[in-house]
Amino acid sequence: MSRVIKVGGAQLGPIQRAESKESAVARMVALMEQAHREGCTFVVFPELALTTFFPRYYVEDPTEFAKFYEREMPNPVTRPLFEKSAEYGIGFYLGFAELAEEDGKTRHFNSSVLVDQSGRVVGKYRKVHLPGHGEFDPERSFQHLEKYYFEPGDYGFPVWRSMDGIFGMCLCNDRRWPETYRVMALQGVEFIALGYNTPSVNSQRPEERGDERIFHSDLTVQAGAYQNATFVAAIAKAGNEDGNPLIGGSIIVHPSGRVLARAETEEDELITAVCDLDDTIFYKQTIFDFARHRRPEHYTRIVEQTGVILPD
Ligand code: CDV
Repeated sequence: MSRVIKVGGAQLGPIQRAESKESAVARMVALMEQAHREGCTFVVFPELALTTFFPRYYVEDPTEFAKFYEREMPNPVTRPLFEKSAEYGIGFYLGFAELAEEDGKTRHFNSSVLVDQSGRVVGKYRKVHLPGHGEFDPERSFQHLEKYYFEPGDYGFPVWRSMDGIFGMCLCNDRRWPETYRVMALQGVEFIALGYNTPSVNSQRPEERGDERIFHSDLTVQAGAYQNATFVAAIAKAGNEDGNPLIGGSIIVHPSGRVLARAETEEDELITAVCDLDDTIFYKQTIFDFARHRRPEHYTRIVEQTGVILPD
């Protein structure tokens, strides 16, 4: 049985704050149509793909605040994507802001869904590693209020058997943490879909700019793929959103760590790569055969400790 999927990385250019969700979805549908013409069977969209990267704004007005979130997925605005998915036989990953009513509480998460080639949601992920801060910070050149808008995800890092492979998801800052990939790799993950919004400037270190930001993004994604014997598609929302630049640099990475495809622009751009999921097997059975080589008795600090404990 062939387990080859042609993956489309659907990078989005900027979404201005005034742009409607309907317009963002129309742009994604156009990318999905292009992916269909190019023979893709799976498409990865960015994190928070329906709106501007709103955690850069401090919004208190509850009506404005509520507009950023989706109460269900699919919903009337996103349905065209699910219909195209079923029509073309293309599975996809989509990042969005989720509002959930659970246990009598209103909860907010930075989430993504995995959709199979019949347009059916097979899994949902809620971002675990929320960067930034929870209150307005006058010291920063711009805000990064993910801890204000979202609570940390409560699903961990599950994987799903779907589309003849084992799929996992994560979101943006998760890619910088080796635990993200390893927890999925311990469940046999073969393909990780990952969307991101990364400002081109570090608000707390102005000299850290585009090239270095892309270098760190590549470094973490390529290492995560290789050390865990999995494909990773890391797909950006890029470009200048109302004066706030985001890096592009979307990549699709092979389990060898090699980059198979890279975006050249900061606009809507489809990159593609043929991914044979069986390419993961060699690495999983040799250098990263976890069952033979891992020594978890020496890794207890990783789960027992959060911050650093210095030696006496
Ligand atoms: N959306 C993100 O999670 N962005 C973060 C910030 C810290 C730059 C990132 O890791 O890219």
